[in-house]
Amino acid sequence: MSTSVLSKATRAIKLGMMPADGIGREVLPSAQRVLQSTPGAPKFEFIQLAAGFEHFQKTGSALPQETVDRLKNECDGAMFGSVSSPSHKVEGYSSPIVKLRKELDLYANIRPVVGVRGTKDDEKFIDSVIVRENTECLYIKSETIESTAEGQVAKAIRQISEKASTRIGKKAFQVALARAEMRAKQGSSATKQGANVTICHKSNVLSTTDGLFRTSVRSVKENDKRENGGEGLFEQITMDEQLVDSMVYRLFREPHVFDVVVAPNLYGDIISDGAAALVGSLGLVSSVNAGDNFFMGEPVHGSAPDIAGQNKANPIASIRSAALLLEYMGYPEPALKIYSAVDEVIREGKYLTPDLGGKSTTSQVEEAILKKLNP
Ligand code: GGG
Repeated sequence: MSTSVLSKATRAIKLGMMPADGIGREVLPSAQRVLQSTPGAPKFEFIQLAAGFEHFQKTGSALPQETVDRLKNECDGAMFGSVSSPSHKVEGYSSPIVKLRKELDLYANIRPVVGVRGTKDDEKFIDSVIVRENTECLYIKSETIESTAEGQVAKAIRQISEKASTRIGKKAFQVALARAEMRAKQGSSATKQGANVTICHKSNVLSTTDGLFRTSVRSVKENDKRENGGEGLFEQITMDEQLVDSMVYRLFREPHVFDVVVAPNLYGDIISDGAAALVGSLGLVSSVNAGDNFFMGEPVHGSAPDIAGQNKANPIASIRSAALLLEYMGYPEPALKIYSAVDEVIREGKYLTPDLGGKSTTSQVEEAILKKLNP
């Protein structure tokens, strides 16, 4: 899946690194060392940038303007670790990751959920990608609260626009097409031969908002066909739909049937964390935040304050996110090397962190992956 944005640069590629909070500070450095040591990877310059709730507590800012400016003006791409936003309102605080995705117009959060062949995953092998809309839905965070005779009433505005839904739909079809091409190139005997996009929504209840999401995504394929004189790029990709509640049921029962799932922001957030359980751990699941010209790798997991600072966190989600970033920046070969090295370490089962039932430390898992990359 090589969405090439950089001409093969002769200068070092500048990556903005934001470990942010909790285990992000342990797993992002692991990803950095893997990027630096992968044969065939470009040369990198890493720029450490501040962000996060802990930074807010120290300085009053969760996302300094300097971080945003340097990302926009100096960096070719970025990596984000994890953030610990509190569950209660904190005056002056707003989630830096939500803001960052908006500031950089990273409108798609692409989250592969993939098993490892040669493990118990083989039984119902999962190889899906959840494409989550990243800029709107309830995450526009327009909330109000008022006192009424019957007590307080809180309201949130949920925004679904034709523009955002259409472009996320297009991204989902592009991802499905790229995956189909990759499978064909590899002569893959994987269970899914065809390419399919499943639209996840709840338009039987939310017929205006989810209805607009549904029709906007559907129109991508129809418009593509019309614009290309009846032979659209996405012709070979089938399309179906799933209500979000039955999507969850089917994900539990038959996760292997899904190829690409496209969802509004909140549903995408929830189903991708849930799907992580199907491949063993949230500590394995990667993502890339994608715009048209800028990409930011980010593990799907949060900051896990209960294990932070103990060298126990699984670095694989971050390492796979670094590989995903490479892939989207137009370097599929070194990305594939990282995926293979990670899969081998998981398959062997000798170095696994506690979330996977092992006793290894973050550093030992990183070390094992580095050894696979450079035997
Ligand atoms: N790397 C993903 C991550 O940090 N997840 C936690 C999360 O979504 N936090 C939202 C927030 O704290 O604003």
